[in-house]
Amino acid sequence: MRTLTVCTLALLGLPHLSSGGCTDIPNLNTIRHTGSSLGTGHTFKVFSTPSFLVCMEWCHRLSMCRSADFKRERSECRLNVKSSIQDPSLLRTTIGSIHVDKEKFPELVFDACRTHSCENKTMCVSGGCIPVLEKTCGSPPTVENAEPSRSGPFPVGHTHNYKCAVDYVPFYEPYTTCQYDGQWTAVVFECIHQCIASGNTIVGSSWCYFFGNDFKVTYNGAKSQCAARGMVVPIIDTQQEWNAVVPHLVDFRGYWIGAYAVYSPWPHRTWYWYNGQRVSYQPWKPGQPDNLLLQQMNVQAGNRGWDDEKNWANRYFMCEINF
Ligand SMILES: [Ca+2]
Ligand SMILES: [Ca+2]
Repeated sequence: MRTLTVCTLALLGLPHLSSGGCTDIPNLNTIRHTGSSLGTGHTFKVFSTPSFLVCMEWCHRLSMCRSADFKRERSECRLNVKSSIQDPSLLRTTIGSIHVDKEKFPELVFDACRTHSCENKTMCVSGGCIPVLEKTCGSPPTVENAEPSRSGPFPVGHTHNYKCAVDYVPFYEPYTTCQYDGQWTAVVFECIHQCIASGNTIVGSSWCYFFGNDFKVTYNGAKSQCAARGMVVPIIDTQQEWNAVVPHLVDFRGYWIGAYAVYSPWPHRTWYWYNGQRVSYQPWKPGQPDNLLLQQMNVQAGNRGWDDEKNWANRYFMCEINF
């Protein structure tokens, strides 16, 4: 077993150890010893150590540890609650990182603790007993447009998997793990609105438009309809955007857009988008805006141009999202 240990270390690239004869040991060849790691989401403890051995020793002492990633250049050890044996798809190429699954690393390397017992709430490291901190994590970080997660506390090692709300698609790692220090691993997960071009949806390079052609609503109704889709009533602030939208407007129909008027001073009006930006590009229909009956403070867009309209009128609507 001692030879096995030395060969393991030699395979892992520790220079002062002989690698003679190691290739004859088949089970060690299966260790993925360079250039791989699990994602960050399954890590429950990160700490500094220049020694890969110390890194693996911690993994062996903590029952929730299933694998470790060791970054030699940063002297960083990451302990994971999952292993590439359980789930090979988690393994990814990571330059300068060594990934080792616990069950592939010979436990006999850590002789000092094999004959040493420690009391409750302490654990053996390098032959000595150190206290185990019993921390918990609160609720997992919120991710916009993901389904809400259960509220905490959660035990160290707990992995939360995010799920996107309806009409949203997942990007990046969908999980976070409660770490040893009571913090969740950094969440890089995102839920992106699913813009798939179809009868009522058009998709550009960085935007998506939905055309509500099935029923009419008031201006507030349009805002609710768009919010329900994770979208907003459009801000059409360039000719390029207007040109992309116009061909999709049904003739003789008005669609709410997100502009509104402010009197400044009577009877002149200044137009704003709901985000506070002034409306500069204004492709009005001939004869508009006319502020008919002095009640038209919002804007409907048609394929012949814009027209000011009272906000309680029933019109079609469109929604926008940018990404
Ligand atoms: Ca826009
Ligand atoms: Ca009008």
